[in-house]
Amino acid sequence: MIEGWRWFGPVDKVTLPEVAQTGARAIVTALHDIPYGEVWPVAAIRERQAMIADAGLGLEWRVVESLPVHEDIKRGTGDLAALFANYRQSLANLAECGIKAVCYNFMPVLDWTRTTLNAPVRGGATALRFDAVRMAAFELHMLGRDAAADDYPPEVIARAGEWFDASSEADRETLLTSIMAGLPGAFDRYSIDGLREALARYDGIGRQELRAAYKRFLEEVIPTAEELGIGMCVHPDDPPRDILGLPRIVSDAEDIAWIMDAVDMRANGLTLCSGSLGANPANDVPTIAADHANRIHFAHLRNVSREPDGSFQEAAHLVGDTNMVVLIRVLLAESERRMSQGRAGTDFVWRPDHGHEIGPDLTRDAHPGYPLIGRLRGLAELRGVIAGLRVS
Ligand code: DNO
Repeated sequence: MIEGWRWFGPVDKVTLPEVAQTGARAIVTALHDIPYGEVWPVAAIRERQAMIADAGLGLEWRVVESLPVHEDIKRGTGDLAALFANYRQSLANLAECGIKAVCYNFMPVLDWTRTTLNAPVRGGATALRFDAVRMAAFELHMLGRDAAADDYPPEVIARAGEWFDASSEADRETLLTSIMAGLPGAFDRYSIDGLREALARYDGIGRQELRAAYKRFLEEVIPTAEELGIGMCVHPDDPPRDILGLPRIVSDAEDIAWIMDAVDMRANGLTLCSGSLGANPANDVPTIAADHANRIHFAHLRNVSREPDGSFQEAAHLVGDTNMVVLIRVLLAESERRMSQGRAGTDFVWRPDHGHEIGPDLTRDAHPGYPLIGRLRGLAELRGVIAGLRVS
């Protein structure tokens, strides 16, 4: 298990020397400026690699998070042959540069979704939160998606109405911005109208259709990844449930088993994200990890506290509903198994995922969920668990 740190590139408020100060060595990053669907050129990859390595801090770019999947691929429309060819070319270029783990997701339209980016935590820190009432308020009263009434219990709908009636323009604007914050790149950030259009493009695409599109993607891309020695690792849906009327198909144990079977190759792997999977009470995260241990090419360690109405809040890394020690024991056993088989090159990077904004984080305006001190707290706690388990 190799300690990693997500760095968003030169725009990141957290600097490379600060990353080095955390003790992590493996950098997780992406070329966020390249529009979805275009090839990542070798020169651009090398330039980013040099920026990281030439800082002389002992850091190395080990994982791509993410190489995005174009919406046309998810919808199964448009010039798919060109998009698949571009994706394979990007993989070949990454492999040429020695980067062998590539994370992606298959969530339609939106990436991770939260309703509140600064929910208060004891002592004045803040956390990311998904609030069912605010999500319902957004869907029903701002987006005007009437069918959303079927997706929430009556009391949530009633409270959503109350929230909306009491909200100011600024509250609504903040809610929209929060829901959009999960899109890390510069592209495809939606206004309400833009979001309505993006959703309409999925009319008629249900779970079956999305699965068919995903299977096609895997068939087009995984054999190439396998040849190149790249571990593709799908990131689970966050939250792990249908959202905005869109199907989601990387949400639970059954979904993951289906994906792993769809193309049964080592290259068809998983980003074990404990926080995303852990938001669904039906997901036993350590068991999912154990069932697919040999396909884990990357891990995100994070925790959430779930609430009865479907809301959840990001907890400190060792505090939420997933037993992180049990999970880490599973991951460590897999890592050690690879070592003992002389496959050290296939050991996987893990990173502390998200963190509370703590102390100096509160005024630094880092990417939502990615502050220095909050993540360092998570890294340090998890590193302690790993060190303890290694000698036990
Ligand atoms: C959120 C992240 C996700 C992840 C993508 C991978 O913090 O874990 O945005 O990067 O879903 O494609």
